[in-house]
Amino acid sequence: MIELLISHLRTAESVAVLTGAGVSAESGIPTFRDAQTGLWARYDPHELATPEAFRRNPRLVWEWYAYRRGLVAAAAPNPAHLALAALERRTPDFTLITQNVDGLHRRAGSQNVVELHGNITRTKCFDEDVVVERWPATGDVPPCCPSCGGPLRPDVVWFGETLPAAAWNAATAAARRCQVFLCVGTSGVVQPAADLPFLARRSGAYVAEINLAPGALHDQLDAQLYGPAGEILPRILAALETIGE
Ligand code: BV8
Repeated sequence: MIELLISHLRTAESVAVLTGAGVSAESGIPTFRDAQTGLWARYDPHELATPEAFRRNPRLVWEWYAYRRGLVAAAAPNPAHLALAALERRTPDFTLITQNVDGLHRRAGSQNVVELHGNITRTKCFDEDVVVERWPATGDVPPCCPSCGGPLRPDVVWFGETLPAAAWNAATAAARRCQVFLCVGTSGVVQPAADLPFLARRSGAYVAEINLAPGALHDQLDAQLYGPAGEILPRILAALETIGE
């Protein structure tokens, strides 16, 4: 199975990759399906990552994201992120589409990154929907927008919110033109991202999944490689670099 994927990657001019929370798991960032720990243990992330939750309890949602920003700041890219950056360097046309908001792909050196669900390190005004880079330290939680006084929120896409049009268009274009589409560390549940591998397949791409265990995508793609992404991806890159010598 891995040899066939390697042979496709060796000759592909255009490759697209979709990553989910599983690619950051080995950096110590819990996925949405991992049980939350500590004071967040009793909350379901799917319940917190919504505009309704923010309207109902802005302080709780802001503090959950502040906690997660702390995890992200303390985290480092892992071998999976680094291998994907290396794959980009050896592929003429490469697009890394991520559902993650942690920014670790760019920190690993990936260049052409499409953030479908935003980025937790960016903040925006809840009412004006514009990015805000600094605000007066009044001690308000959440802080207030310096121009309209409304509450600030993380610049991420919550459940029930539409994805940034530019990101979605770039992702679908990459899925349509690639010869190989890789799904790495995603449960394949969250829409519309979960449709991208099928769009790629309908467009003629060889589609493979790298995951710890079978999930929603199981048996619907050309290949499944099971194991930690931080082990499988470096093996693939090592094989490609060996053949390339
Ligand atoms: C939309 C940012 C149009 C925030 C995220 C009913 C009402 C309203 C909407 C819906 C509805 N029914 C369905 C929908 C659509 C909804 C949806 O898909 N819901 C799901 C739950 C069914 N989608 C939306 O709302 C999207 N917008 O559709 O707009 C619209 C508008 C209005 C009304 C209707 C439609 C917006 C979705 C974006 C949500 N925001 N993130 C934040 O991060 O706080 S999604 C969030 O969940 C993360 O991005 C994450 O990627 C994703 C999934 O969470 P996880 O399961 O943790 O992660 P992942 O899926 O990646 O799974 C982990 C995988 O890794 C597992 O398979 C595991 O086995 C594997 N793994 C673990 N370790 C490793 C590993 N693999 C390899 N190596 C390892 N070491």
